[in-house]
Amino acid sequence: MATELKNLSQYDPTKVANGKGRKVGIVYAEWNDEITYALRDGAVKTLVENGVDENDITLASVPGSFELIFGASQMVKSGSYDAVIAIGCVIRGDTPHFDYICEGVTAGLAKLNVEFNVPVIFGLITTNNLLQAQERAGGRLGNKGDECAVTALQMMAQFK
Ligand code: DLZ
Repeated sequence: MATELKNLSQYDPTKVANGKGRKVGIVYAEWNDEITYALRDGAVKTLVENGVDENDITLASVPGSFELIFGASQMVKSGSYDAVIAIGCVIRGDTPHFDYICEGVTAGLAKLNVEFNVPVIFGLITTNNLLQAQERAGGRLGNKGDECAVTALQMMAQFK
């Protein structure tokens, strides 16, 4: 479903698993920090609202979205987390750089999901402009960070 048809922050709390006792790593990119900080904070808030202790959430920043792969990989391999959320924002520019970063991050995070037993949640916003990113980072269309937190809770309850 296109995000335009769904508010990213809307979920049925009765259907979301409680995260008490779960440990979650959040790796977030510093590029487009206006957006990624809002996504990160949304994810933390939603995790805590659904039972995860704030002390059981570890935050780690990386320079750009491409580095999310390494950051998430380190968190997964540490064995310290029940789920890892990777948060970034790539905004289309004048060159094909956008496509390379998006494809690289998608493939890298997908590989981690296949190779290790820790769910890695895809919190990469890929937009044509800043406004579209703002709309998905606490704006008109909700907060993708909330959606990532709910996804992490569901994946931990189902598989961990
Ligand atoms: C280089 C670059 C560009 C052009 N755009 C973005 C972006 O929109 N969002 C983002 O998170 N990172 C961007 N980067 C940085 C790359 O992700 C990466 O940090 C550098 O290429 C160094 O590996």
